[in-house]
Amino acid sequence: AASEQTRLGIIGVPFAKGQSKQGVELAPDLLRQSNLRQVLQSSDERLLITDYGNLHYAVDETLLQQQRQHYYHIRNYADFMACNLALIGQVQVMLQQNAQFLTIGGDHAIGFGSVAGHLQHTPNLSLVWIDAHADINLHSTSQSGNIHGMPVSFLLQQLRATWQHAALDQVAPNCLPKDQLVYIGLRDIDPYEAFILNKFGIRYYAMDSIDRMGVPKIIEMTLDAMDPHNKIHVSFDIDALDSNVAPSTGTAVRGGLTLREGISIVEALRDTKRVQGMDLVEINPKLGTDRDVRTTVDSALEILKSMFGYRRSGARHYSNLDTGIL
Ligand code: B3U
Ligand code: MN
Ligand code: MN
Repeated sequence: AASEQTRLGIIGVPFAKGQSKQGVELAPDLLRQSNLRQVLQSSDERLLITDYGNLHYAVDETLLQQQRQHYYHIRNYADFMACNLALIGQVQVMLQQNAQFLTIGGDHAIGFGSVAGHLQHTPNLSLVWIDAHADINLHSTSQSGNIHGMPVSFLLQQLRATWQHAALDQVAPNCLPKDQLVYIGLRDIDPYEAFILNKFGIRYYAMDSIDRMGVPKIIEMTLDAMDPHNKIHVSFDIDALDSNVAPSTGTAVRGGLTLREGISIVEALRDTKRVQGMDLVEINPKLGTDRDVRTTVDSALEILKSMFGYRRSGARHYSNLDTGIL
């Protein structure tokens, strides 16, 4: 029945200027060629999937001026903001037409627009950022100048003032209070990022916490920390997974989540029935061997399946199996 269907919108964002390696822009189309749609559809027959294609954006003179005057020391600010402005609009359109959305990167710089767009539609939102990195640098603390290491600082209420020339009050009036953010999987935090996390008491479960407490406890604490009435956004950087299951990514870090831990986390979040948006970012098909790329894409598909319907326990929805065989 139509009432049982869940609409899912998908947008590809082939943005690669948040870091310096070519290739992440190829991931949305590669996932489509790898049967993303069929894989999701067969994991839950009730999904009604709309693919909105790949996002386009245009850089205007105002943004170039902001870049020249205030943000010339970080890379590609104008492109970053133009792309995210377009994404903020696109996410709101998808949420008007669908119950859930999936944003496929691209690098993690697009996490800003994806979450910000989500916040404009649903102000009461919690964010789970699954990543090897905290991505919370300010323009003044980044060692690399790469904006994919900064998107969280654009989102947090407590840090937005550090982007005083970015007109965030107009770009994305709704922002995220720091107690509605939880990180999982961190293992490569810059010194100043650690300072920020500790200064604001931001919750993060780095790999050592997962070692000590295990995934079920981490999920329990994550959900306890967030407002139970809120919808949830899950921003999944493929480099959260260990580099043996996700080798084709720009800044692979060893000692990460196993695929089983990744699936387990995503299944548990899905079971809340509150996840309304997800990002899957940083797959770079130009890095590693063909086999590395295959492995990385396969891992990504497993993660996405678990978010959008597949259950390892077999607890899935079937409406047309009672055909009289038994
Ligand atoms: N924290 C470093 C490194 C980094 C962040 N995100 C990734 N790498 N993928 C930086 O450049 O800000
Ligand atoms: Mn990231
Ligand atoms: Mn990362």
